[in-house]
Amino acid sequence: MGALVLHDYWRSSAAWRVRLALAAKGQEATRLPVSLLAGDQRSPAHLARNPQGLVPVLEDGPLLLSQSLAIIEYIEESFPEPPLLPADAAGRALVRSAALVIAADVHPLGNLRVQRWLRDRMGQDDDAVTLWLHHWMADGLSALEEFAARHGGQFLFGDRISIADLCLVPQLYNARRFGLQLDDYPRLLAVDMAVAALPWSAAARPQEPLNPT
Ligand SMILES: N[C@@H](CCC(=O)N[C@@H](CS)C(=O)NCC(=O)O)C(=O)O
Repeated sequence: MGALVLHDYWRSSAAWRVRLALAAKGQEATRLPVSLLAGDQRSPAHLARNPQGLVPVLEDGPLLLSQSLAIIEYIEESFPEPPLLPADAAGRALVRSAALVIAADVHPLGNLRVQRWLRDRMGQDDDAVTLWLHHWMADGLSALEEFAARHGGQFLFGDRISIADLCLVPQLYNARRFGLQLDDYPRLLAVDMAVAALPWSAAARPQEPLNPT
């Protein structure tokens, strides 16, 4: 890997996953903001980086990589220590399945572009959008609470932080942001606190810019 550049948005949960992976490995990336509120993700410059018009994008020399889980696995393979995946195949598969509950099934349904579509093209009001968000977040978080009951320890899978935790923490932030009651997920809340207690994790948290856009 060369000098890394992360095309980022401060409140993007997919970008936060990548920031956590970099921080876990003690790696730095130059963060270049792409304002989602200003619509910069649809600018020609960003579409040239990622035709999907989404963040994050990791730039490593000529390599332009989108999709946070692919980026995280690239980081994992480039910097194996400390590992963010278990040593055995079954453990890795379980961690990936928990990560995908968030990354494949929950997060995409609450994305900015989906919320905008519901409002602007489907004529839904704020209450309807909130109902939608709460339903799909609760659906995934309930499944992960059960996953934690079966496989968890201090973290979602055992006592070592993994890719699954990197996906969970930003999703819990989103859930709070949209007013979802989290009392039904005590194991997930404990994992959230365990990640927050890791000194390196603070640098990855969303920090509102002075002039947020
Ligand atoms: N599956 C993608 C999702 C990326 C994604 O949805 N990014 C959001 C921010 S968290 C985004 O760029 N949204 C812009 C929009 O909806 O217009 C990943 O994991 O990287």
